[in-house]
Amino acid sequence: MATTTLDGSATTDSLIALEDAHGAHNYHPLDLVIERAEGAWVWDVEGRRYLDCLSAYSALNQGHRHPRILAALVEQASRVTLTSRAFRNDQLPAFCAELAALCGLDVVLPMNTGAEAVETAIKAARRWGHRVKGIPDGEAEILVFANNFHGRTTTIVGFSTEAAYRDGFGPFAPGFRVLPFGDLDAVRDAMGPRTCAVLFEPIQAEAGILLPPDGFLRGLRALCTERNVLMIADEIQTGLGRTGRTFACDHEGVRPDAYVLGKALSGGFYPVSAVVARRDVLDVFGPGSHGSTFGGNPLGCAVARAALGVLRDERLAERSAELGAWLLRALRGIAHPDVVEVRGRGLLIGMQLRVPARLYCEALQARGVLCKETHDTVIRLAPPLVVGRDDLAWAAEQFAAVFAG
Ligand code: IF1
Repeated sequence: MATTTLDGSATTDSLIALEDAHGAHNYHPLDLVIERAEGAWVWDVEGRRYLDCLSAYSALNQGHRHPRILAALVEQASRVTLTSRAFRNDQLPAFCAELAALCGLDVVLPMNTGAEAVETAIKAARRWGHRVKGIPDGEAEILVFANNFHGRTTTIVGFSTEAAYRDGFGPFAPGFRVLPFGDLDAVRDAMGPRTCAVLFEPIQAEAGILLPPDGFLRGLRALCTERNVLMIADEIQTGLGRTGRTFACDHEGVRPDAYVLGKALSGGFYPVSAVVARRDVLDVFGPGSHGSTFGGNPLGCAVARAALGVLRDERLAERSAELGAWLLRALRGIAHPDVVEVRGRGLLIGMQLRVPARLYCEALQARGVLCKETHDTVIRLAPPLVVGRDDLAWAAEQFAAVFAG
């Protein structure tokens, strides 16, 4: 096996072998090794070019290496990157103010990864339940939904319904009740005096781009208000323009009591996540009750401010709505016995197949389009929202070609 090319750089095979030898095997990636990227395109170490139709699971809504975010990163990195929260920094105040305004809510608590922000929301909801709602200490319950995906910590996988995410990782934390997704009657029946929150994804992305029935989010909002239960939307993947609105909750004109955000909050440069909520929800945290070494650091805040600026100034939510409607139509025009359904909102689209999706993803890769299967039989499409119309039309042609046989 050749381990280097003529100019001495490493080959795909040698890099895969090295990673397999020394990296943990908790992923099964497509066999290409990316070495650079720009906008919606990536290049592998062999110099081949691909259209990225995954966007790091929606973390790259603003595209790879957006120049404005890159400039903010470099500028901030040349001044100060980390202070810890033992001291204040000059980027955190505006980050909190700008993000709270975007969400129409009061207060921001910054973290780093999505799972950490979900954990933060769980802690806030429980303490709010005990201290504000008056649930006896240690008895607060959170309602969640079947096929949820909220991250990989032990608490979070403890209420997953997916064996692959749970098996062998227990014992798990109590205090969660799993209900069928989209079932308002089940929510109504499950809400009791000990219910402090409902934690949900407005569209279940990992589950295969599952949209709830129309009215579900509005119904959830009404029930939560009526029963004094916190409505907590995990918009880590659906938020920040992905589904054609700033938040997927906007499609039903609903504002939750807390958003959990991550991924595109930093435009793919750096892990930045946050809980954004009503003041009374996050006021349960006093000094010492919660924190993170890197959460709220000036580099992350500067990057996130630039990422939100790009979202606003380039009208990426509107772009997602327009391009997504076009792509959905194009993909629905593909008639093939293996395709059961094409569904989605904005540029978050799933092609439900009757057969494993992996082979189709590999065929698309061979034609220069990168997608990823989810739940075995769904091809997930989520290109950067900055993708060019022509590039998207070209991608649609490649889909038509792989389904032409
Ligand atoms: C992986 C999945 C997607 C998320 C929602 C919280 C998190 C995620 C709605 C946690 C993360 C990622 C994790 C990543 C792949 C990806 C994924 F297939 F695993 F399920 F997107 F659908 N809430 N989703 O989607 O955020 O801690 O990762 O920052 O490989 O696990 P994180």
